[in-house]
Amino acid sequence: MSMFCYQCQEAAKGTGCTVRGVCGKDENVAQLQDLLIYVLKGISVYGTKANELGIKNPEVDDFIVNSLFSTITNANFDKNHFEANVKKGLLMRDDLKAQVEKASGKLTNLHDAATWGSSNVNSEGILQKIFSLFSGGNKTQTEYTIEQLKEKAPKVGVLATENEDVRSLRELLIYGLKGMAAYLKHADNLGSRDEKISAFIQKALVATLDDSLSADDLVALVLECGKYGVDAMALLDGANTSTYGTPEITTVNIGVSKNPGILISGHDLKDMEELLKQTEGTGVDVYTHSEMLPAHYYPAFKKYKHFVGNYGNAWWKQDKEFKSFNGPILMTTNCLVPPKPEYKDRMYTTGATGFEGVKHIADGVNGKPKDFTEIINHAKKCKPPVQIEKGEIVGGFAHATVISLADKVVEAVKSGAIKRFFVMAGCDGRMKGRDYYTEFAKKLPQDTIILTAGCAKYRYNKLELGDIGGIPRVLDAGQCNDSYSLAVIALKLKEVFELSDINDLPISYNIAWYEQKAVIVLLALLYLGVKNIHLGPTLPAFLSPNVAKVLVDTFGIGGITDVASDIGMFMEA
Ligand code: SF4
Ligand code: SF3
Repeated sequence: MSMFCYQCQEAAKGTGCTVRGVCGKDENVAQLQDLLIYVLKGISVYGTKANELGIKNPEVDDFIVNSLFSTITNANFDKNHFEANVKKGLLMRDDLKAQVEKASGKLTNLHDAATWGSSNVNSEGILQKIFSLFSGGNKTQTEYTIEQLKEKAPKVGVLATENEDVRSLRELLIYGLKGMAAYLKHADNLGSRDEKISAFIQKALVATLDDSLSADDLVALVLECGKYGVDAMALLDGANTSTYGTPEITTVNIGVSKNPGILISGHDLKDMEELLKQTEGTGVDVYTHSEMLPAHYYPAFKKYKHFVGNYGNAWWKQDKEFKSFNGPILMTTNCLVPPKPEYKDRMYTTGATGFEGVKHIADGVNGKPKDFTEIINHAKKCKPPVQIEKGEIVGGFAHATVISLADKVVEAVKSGAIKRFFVMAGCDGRMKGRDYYTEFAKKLPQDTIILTAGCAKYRYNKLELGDIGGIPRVLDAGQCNDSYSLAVIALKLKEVFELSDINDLPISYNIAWYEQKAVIVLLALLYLGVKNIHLGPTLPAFLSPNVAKVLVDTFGIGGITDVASDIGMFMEA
């Protein structure tokens, strides 16, 4: 076995990728990602102590968040990025150790994660010498070789935890942190951050090294992660809406214009804003792709005439749709699929994303915006996109908008016009079994409403499902992080209907998952007390039978079966 990863829904054979990821991640990247996570745990050993001592380290907080984010499924496939960050992280760890020991005296009984491959940093913070712990290591070398790093990786990866239940809970916690980190990074790009969330991340990372913790301790941490997940999504919601306005009900064109275009994918609205500003007046149009679709719902972006529509569908169809787009594509976050030669030279990554051989747009220096000039000039030389669809889709049903319609919604529920809501948030993916969600949406009774967020919506957002008294039967709140909006709506309805338990609402949860952002959404819902969530198309490979049983017994978590049986089960609830 040259690698082991089971963090996403497409884990090979439903158990884990062991030779190469189904996502395209190779063993080098997989091992360096494992090592980077281990380095983050080591940094956090000192980070938690620094937090106790009141030593502030925003740079360390950022490094941990950015690194967790970069290991999310389909975000970054660039081994050079991970190699550089493992090395950077080791230096950061040793520097933090020095700060903590200066304040509190020498630390003893440290975990290997906090000591391996330790370096000597001189008074100017320059690495002088690495006391390599690797076989064949040269005591005077100043850089690790990739072979040495790879030698360490299997000893610290997922399978290093032998007990499968402890492993399952540790990884569930780490995947929740990864999803949370993505949302924190977007909020941070808009100037919103919360030290308490960073402190929790570090505490949780250290907990994954602690063999004395019981399964109950780890379950408690997983739920606490859900609490911080709610906080992180609320932080991002506040950052997005205070910067770009409250999402409005919006009709989005899915056809094309006659101009060359740039396609922007992923979740980062700051990148979206900068691209729109820099393309204005250039003759280049901008289209959203996949999870960037909800950018159309924000008032601040509506003023750009060249922001013409959405092109294509969920992430996994990009290998076909990017070809016919003809122009450059900017990936601001996951989900990036290893690009085909037909369009690889038109792809650009930025932020946490990366792929070897694909041009990466660097962060702006000294608070300046990123420079998208190269992409814009590239677009000018390209043909306009080939139309693959035409028509419109409607969205913008974030919490403030839906709550402003509360009277209408409550009336429809009281009159019986709306019998039940179905939260169908989450992710889309390649698996054939995901046709289930299209069928499910089609076959739901006409007196039901689908509440959605995330790229899962592409399975049914172009169907003609009609409306109930003017309320569309598919209400799209936005990106996966806007699942927060769906929770806020549920809490508001609970209040309006004067219920003591959120589970007494006529709302069922049939969530599709793929990557780790869906994990933090799930943990957030569990923290809010939502029970009987159904998760598909398959349950996570990282849930051991015993951990799955805890989730079933405590929270009523279930899988999916067939459409007719599941609709029957939900409607009788
Ligand atoms: Fe496999 Fe998913 Fe891990 Fe990729 S992210 S290696 S597909 S489990
Ligand atoms: Fe989608 Fe990757 Fe999860 Fe943001 S873009 S929901 S899969």
